[in-house]
Amino acid sequence: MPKPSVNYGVYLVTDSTPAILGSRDLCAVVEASLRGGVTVLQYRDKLSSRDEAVATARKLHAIARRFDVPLLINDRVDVAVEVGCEGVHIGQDDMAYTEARTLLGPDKIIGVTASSTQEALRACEAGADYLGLGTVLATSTKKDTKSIIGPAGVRAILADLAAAGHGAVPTVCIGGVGTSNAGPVVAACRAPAKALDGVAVVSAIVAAPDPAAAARDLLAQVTVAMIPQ
Ligand code: TZP
Ligand code: MG
Repeated sequence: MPKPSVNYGVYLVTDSTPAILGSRDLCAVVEASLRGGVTVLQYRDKLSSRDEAVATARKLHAIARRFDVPLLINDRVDVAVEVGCEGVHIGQDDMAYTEARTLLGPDKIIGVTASSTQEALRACEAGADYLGLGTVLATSTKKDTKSIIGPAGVRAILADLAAAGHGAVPTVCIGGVGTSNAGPVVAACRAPAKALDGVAVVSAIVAAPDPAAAARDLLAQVTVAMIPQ
């Protein structure tokens, strides 16, 4: 199946830990967020066994398909292969892009995290389908964030990508983005020749009292902020 064209506007990254999800059901939260307008879904789960992760990924895939939204798997390329979902997201310390591409084939989406121009250029040159840039703002969701680069750091990477001829590679920022700041963050990250394509969020949706309303709010803010002023 050919690679789907993806709207990266509101990219939900899941978290199943009690601190974020609480006692709620992950599938119910995801389904509500998709109703609200989430455009890409990433299943991120550092705790479950492989079998548990495959089972959850299958459920999420069935839900996401109803909304025509791609499901990507964080880190676990083998899980993505087994489930047959749309792709993976890999960090700098995960499987190398080329190895993931070999396992997934040419038609799956592979996104890469980058927190510097060097990492972003390397990922683009390897063939990454999109980049997750950050950590943009401080967050308590991910404890091992290496560097908080701020909107200025994201803006510099976007400018460097455009200058190097990678202006068409989609980008989202991640870390500390929510309904209180999504529009201003997207605007502050904009470089003259390249803007973000969306925001990736965890707690803003997974921990929200109303995940559908949170997704709707984020989509509205991102849509407005992406219009050049
Ligand atoms: N990668 C960089 S920051 C982060 C990840 C997975 C967590 C972002 O969580 P939140 O709750 O949206 O700040
Ligand atoms: Mg990772």
